[in-house]
Amino acid sequence: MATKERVLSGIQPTHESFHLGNYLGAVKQWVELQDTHDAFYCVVDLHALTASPEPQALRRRTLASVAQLIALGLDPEKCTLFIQSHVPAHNQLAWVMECLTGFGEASRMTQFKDKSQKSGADRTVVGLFTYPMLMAADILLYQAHQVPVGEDQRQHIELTRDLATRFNSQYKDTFTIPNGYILKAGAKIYDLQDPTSKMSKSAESQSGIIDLMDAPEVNIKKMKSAVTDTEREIKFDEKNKAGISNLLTIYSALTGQPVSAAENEFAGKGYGDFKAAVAEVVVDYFRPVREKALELLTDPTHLNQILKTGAEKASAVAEKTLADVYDAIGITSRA
Ligand code: AQP
Repeated sequence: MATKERVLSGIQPTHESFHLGNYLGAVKQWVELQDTHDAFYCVVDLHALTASPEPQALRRRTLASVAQLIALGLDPEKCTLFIQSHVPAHNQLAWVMECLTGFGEASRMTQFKDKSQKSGADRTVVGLFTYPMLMAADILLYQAHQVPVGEDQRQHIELTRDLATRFNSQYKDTFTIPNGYILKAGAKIYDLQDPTSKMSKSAESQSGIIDLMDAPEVNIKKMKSAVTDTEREIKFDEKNKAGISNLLTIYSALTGQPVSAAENEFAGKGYGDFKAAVAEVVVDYFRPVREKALELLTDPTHLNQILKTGAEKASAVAEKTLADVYDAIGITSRA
């Protein structure tokens, strides 16, 4: 039997709910890939510490994230689902990655530049700077071939590839060089109120974010208030019609039809009708997901059991890689 290629990806528990961008850019592909690949998916709670969450909120959001992932279609029988901090090898390999990364190289990461600029140097934690090295460790520990992520993570995947190549040539051939699995369409979903900025959990205003766990009425209102343009034509044109193009991307991704078919379907219709139709598709799609996630959260023991099994399976792979890494770089093993 041919062995399956390995897939690894993670998502931060930084909010009570995932948003539409997280789903279309990443989790939708996670669900598909669990059928064809040896898939490892984690809720990256250590990464979330860079946003200095309240302890109770972090605990609650971590379990809520697991419930949402299962409700969105991850099947713990098909994939390995775990919490990043349950596998200490992530931190251990991250340090090795930090010692392999140039300061200038890390300083070029645009996500760090954007986020640190927003909060100012004094309020930016060092963990935000070293975040991409922890992410490299997340991926390389599992010898992942593919990493399904949104477009915003492309630079971090490139860094991971560079670090793996550097390690392999400097020490010993240890790591699989991973590839980003980034869709051409849907890899970047934009804020409904500012369709030139990505939909982001940490946006200043929530009015342009579609949270999957929000009540349908809330999301219908947000979809209907989406910013468009002063023209009348429903046509994909990201440069001149960013809002309409974003809505077409969402509609096409959730209905499974090409953007051109959606353009034809709405030819001659008004923006109001179009927005109402997209809203209906969005709420119909996520209504059962929300219900399922809420139901799963009523039984935390069951979720914790899934996570225990996941951590055991993940640890077995991660510890083997870490031992190979330590051996290659000359860390003395304990007698
Ligand atoms: N707008 C988006 N469009 C497509 N994909 C997106 N992703 C995030 N936003 C979009 C993808 O979702 C996955 C998980 O993201 P994350 O939780 O690790 O954090 P993030 O990328 O930092 O997400 P946010 O919402 O932007 O959070 P904040 O505001 O905290 O930074 C990733 O694969 C990401 O590409």
